[in-house]
Amino acid sequence: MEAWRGLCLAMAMIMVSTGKVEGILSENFYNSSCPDVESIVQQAVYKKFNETFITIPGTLRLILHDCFVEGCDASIMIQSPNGDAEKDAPDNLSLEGDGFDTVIKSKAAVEAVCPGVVSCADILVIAARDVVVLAGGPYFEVELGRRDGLISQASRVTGNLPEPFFNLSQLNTMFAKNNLSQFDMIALSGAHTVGFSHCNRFANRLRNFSSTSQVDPSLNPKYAQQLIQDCPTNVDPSIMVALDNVTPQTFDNAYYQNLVGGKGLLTSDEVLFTDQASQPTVRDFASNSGDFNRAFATAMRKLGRAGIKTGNQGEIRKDCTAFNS
Ligand code: HEM
Ligand SMILES: *[C@@H]1O[C@H](CO)[C@@H](O)[C@H](O)[C@H]1NC(C)=O
Ligand SMILES: *[C@@H]1O[C@H](CO)[C@@H](O)[C@H](O)[C@H]1NC(C)=O
Ligand SMILES: *[C@@H]1O[C@H](CO)[C@@H](O)[C@H](O)[C@H]1NC(C)=O
Ligand SMILES: *[C@@H]1O[C@H](CO)[C@@H](O)[C@H](O)[C@H]1NC(C)=O
Ligand SMILES: *[C@@H]1O[C@H](CO)[C@@H](O)[C@H](O)[C@H]1NC(C)=O
Ligand SMILES: CC(=O)N[C@H]1CO[C@H](CO)[C@@H](O)[C@@H]1O
Repeated sequence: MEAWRGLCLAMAMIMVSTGKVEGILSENFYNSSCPDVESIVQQAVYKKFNETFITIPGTLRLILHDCFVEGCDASIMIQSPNGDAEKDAPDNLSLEGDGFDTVIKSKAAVEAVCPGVVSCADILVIAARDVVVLAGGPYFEVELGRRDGLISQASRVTGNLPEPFFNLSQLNTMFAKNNLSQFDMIALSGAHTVGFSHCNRFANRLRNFSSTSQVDPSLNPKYAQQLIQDCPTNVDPSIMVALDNVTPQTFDNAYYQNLVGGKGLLTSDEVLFTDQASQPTVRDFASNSGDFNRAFATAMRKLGRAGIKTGNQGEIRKDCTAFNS
């Protein structure tokens, strides 16, 4: 087991050292201005994880919601007194407070050592990598040098995030807007190997699904029965169901094995297997965790390039939840 993990790590490192660093982002961006930034963030993330497991899914989900709306610029972090910032949009429903708290605490730790130097956008990218490793996933080098954005509006969220009822072509379109391929999209969906969903995100699959079937026929019948029990009709909004009900706290390829077995929780999960165009990749990731780990690491680095601000664009926020002025 340990040897296997070591091998995965070695493979991820090889991938990274031969991978091209695009544009102005660089793995060494803070070499002289804040050389210990990555270990400082890592310590803050570990400390937060020690308090609650939700640190992992909460932080990992934030990276998608930040990068797909206005780019990876920490716009998701802004706290608006009017309740109209990105994080207030209905699509952000349930972005765990612990994800925000992880970034805020990491920023505080970094500011104590190198004030005014490291962007919140970069801190989120480092923290998202660290939680993957904490859950047993692959280590990969991250590119740094993003600046924090000056815009955060709830109205910009609608239409820019994937929805749980999306089919393959809708998913592909949404990811293509962020320069991510179908292969990247399938790999990134593997983030659903940790964390939870509210019942209302998939309740349509359990009852009165269509005129011919009460339950979504792509659901494994036993799994469907379990979900019907977990999610009563009078949906209690506090009920959460694991996205990967086999190993909900481990970053592994069980998510893809679940899809093969009809145990994908969201329509957008299961469609990756039911659509013939994406099925071969799902089968590959289900049977080869090395392929998944490499694809996930590569796709995370690509996701981290979406809509970035660099140079003298934007700012280095002092407080991740507020613009400097
Ligand atoms: C492929 C399209 C995707 C769709 C449609 C989607 C949709 C969703 C939905 C509906 C939830 C449940 C939210 C809730 O009810 O609380 C969720 C949770 C989650 N998503 Fe995604 N997601 C997608 C891709 C991604 C990506 C690319 C990542 C990160 C790289 C990600 C990370 C997560 C995580 C970690 C959770 C669990 C959050 C928690 O437990 O607090 N998702 N996603
Ligand atoms: C940054 O530091 C690393 C490791 O110490 C070194 O390999 C690299 O050449 C440095 N890069 C720059 C741009 O100074
Ligand atoms: C983790 O939490 C426990 C108490 O819950 C504490 O004793 C321990 O020192 C913490 N470890 C770290 C690394 O923060
Ligand atoms: C996916 O959904 C879109 C929008 O509803 C629809 O136009 C398209 O035909 C669907 N594609 C498939 C393969 O079902
Ligand atoms: C089931 O769906 C049909 C068609 O959408 C609708 O007319 C009917 O009221 C629904 N039944 C229940 C019990 O929700
Ligand atoms: C996608 O890539 C193109 C070409 O490099 C770039 O101009 C565009 O800004 C990128 N889109 C995003 C959302 O990053
Ligand atoms: C964590 C957070 O701020 N979530 C918000 C997401 O959107 C909903 C609905 O607008 C808000 O109620 C939440 O507070």
